[in-house]
Amino acid sequence: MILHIDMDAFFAAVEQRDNPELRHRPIVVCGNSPRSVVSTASYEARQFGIHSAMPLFQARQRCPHLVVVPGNRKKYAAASRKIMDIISRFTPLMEPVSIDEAYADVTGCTTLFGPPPVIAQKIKQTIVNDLALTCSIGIAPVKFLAKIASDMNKPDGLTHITRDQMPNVIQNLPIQKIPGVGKQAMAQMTALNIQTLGDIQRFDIRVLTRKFGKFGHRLFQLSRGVDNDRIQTGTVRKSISSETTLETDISDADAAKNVLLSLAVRVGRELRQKQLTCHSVFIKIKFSDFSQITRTRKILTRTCSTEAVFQQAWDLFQQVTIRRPIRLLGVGVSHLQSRNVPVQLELIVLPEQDSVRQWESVDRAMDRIYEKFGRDMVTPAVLNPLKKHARMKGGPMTGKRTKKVTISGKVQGVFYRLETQKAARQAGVAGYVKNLADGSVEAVFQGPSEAVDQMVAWCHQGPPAARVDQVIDEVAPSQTDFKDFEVRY
Ligand code: DCP
Ligand code: MG
Repeated sequence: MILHIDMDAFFAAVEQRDNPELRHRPIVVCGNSPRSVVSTASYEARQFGIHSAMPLFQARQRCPHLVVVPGNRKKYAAASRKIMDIISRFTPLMEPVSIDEAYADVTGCTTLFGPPPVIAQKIKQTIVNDLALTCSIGIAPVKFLAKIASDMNKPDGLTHITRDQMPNVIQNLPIQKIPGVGKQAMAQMTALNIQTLGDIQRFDIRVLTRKFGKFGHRLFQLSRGVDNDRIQTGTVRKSISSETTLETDISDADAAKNVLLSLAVRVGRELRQKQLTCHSVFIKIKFSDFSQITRTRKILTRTCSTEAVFQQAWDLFQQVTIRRPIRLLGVGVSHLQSRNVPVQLELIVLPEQDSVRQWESVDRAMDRIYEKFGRDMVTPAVLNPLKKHARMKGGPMTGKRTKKVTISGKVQGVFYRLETQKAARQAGVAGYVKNLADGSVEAVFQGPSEAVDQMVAWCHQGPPAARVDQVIDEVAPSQTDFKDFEVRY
């Protein structure tokens, strides 16, 4: 049995707890500028129709005597840690999913603490006793229903969906309650006359995957009460990253390159120390006006090499248009896996994979020197001359290459796809672009290396009307030869 624990009006509840004057009053936690949006509203404020993400001026219109409280992230994070700690006293199989939310698998601890509803009650009671905060808990045989259950009787709720009740709940569950069903998917659902999760059962799996891709497969399973998502315990780290606020803001790419390199050195070393490999690299850039962006890339081969991490980070950096001075830089890796997990041997080894492997042995040698003589002996500068050498040996990648890019943000308009097609054709790149059910866009670019990279860079920018939040690109071993660049539906 799975529990989903979600705190009630979390930030607002913490503020009301700490300041008795705020209790029983409509409050929002929010910055206090004309452009601010509500991060959360107390239940008293929700009666006026105020909710998270609503612009403050609108919230004020709805409730003129609204109290606006500035947030205190540190305080919420501290409360969050205590909550997670309480849950983990009942089961080691717990997965924090956000600052105020966690899953816990209690199947194995019923002899110790009682049946799941009793455990849930104990968790609620402990949180009230220790932190004076309430939460709502959902109990169900699978994760997605536990989450839906926790939302059913908010605040201070406890909702149990038993195995026997599952078919009935699924039959009546509005399809828009399923995470991943956004506006786009909803339109398709309406066209197919799908209103509840139960309605999905009428469809063949092939029809669903044709319409919704991978997500169609998941919908098929969910409609039958199957959720293969397991609890991901905190023992497996999701990412490793290192970031630094610069002493003075910089605008110069070379300076940024040096910083990225020293960050990559730290991240790479940590990966190797923890015996991990990564499958994605990301960078974070915060500008002088505090706006920030992240860019992520999936890489072809799992690696723990500093050089590989740096190369990807630098590549990602170069695709960003720097309009303002940089205040902070970060480099990170994710999709981590223990190095001892056997990797399937690739049939074809691309030159870049080969050089990644060479670099890992250089890194290990450097780690040994580092352990023996300390930091000063091994500086990032050492990497540069070696790198040139490796380039000459491996030779540059030439010829045709294929990259798959996933773009999220406000990107699903027809205009977006047509502009992508126009740009791709101009660059002499074949492939396709299409909308995915989860609200993102997938594009595959095939053509000469440089032209493909140019298109990836173009995606980061997007056409003028688009808002690009995240771009993930990965090298796709090409199975298909594309003739033209098409818009797919
Ligand atoms: N949060 C935020 N911005 C948002 C949504 C949420 O800063 N757009 C923050 C404030 C919330 C916390 O995350 O207190 C938890 O988010 P929830 O969606 O769980 O919302 P609440 O806990 O506030 O309310 P509920 O009782 O509906 O769970
Ligand atoms: Mg909550």
